[in-house]
Amino acid sequence: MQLIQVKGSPFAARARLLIYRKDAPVEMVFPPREGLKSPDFLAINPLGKIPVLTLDDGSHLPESNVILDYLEDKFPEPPLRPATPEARARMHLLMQIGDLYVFAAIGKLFRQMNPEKRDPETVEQGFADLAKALAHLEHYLGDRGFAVDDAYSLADCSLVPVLFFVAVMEKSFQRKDVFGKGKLAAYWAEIRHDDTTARVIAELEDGVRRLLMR
Ligand SMILES: N[C@@H](CCC(=O)N[C@@H](CS)C(=O)NCC(=O)O)C(=O)O
Repeated sequence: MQLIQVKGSPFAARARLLIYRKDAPVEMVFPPREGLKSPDFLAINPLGKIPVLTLDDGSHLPESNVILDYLEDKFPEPPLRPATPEARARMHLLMQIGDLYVFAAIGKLFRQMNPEKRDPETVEQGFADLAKALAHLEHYLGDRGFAVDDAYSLADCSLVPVLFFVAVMEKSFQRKDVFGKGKLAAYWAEIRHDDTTARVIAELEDGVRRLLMR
């Protein structure tokens, strides 16, 4: 099995987190030089995005949260789905909020990263959207060191790269207390020291540094 990915992609980082935690036999490969919109890559993933997981039967699976679910089924140990239906529902809800709301706001801010091309009104709207999205996360997040209850789950794999980019935005736009002062801030301060999480955060930092140097 192969994961087509780059270091700086938050979506690819989700899958890497799971792969490292489970020591799953998945080889890391880079996308083709011709790019994500080249005919050869579009034949692999018509969405033209990474990550893509190439399965042992030669088929290809896109979309990071779908990849997480597949890898969890394929490599169930150690389990990254909580035991009860209620906790699993909370896990999926947090993953959905991260994707639909937090990442949407980050996307808006990411396009304003260059100070010379910055539109102050769009930046303010971006941070207002981000505050709203993070309040949703704050509401549903667990308070025992992990996204859900007291164990690492797919929600942590999915949210850590999202929160890494929240921190990037906070620093880049010289904002303060974007994580607030509640459960979310405590969660982010704690989870980043977990071994595999720290490894993926270091890779993201390296990837983003390279991207910004271009
Ligand atoms: N919803 C997708 C998003 C993937 C995505 O946007 N990946 C970025 C890299 S971080 C990409 O491939 N962008 C290229 C493009 O959109 O043209 C997922 O969860 O995997």
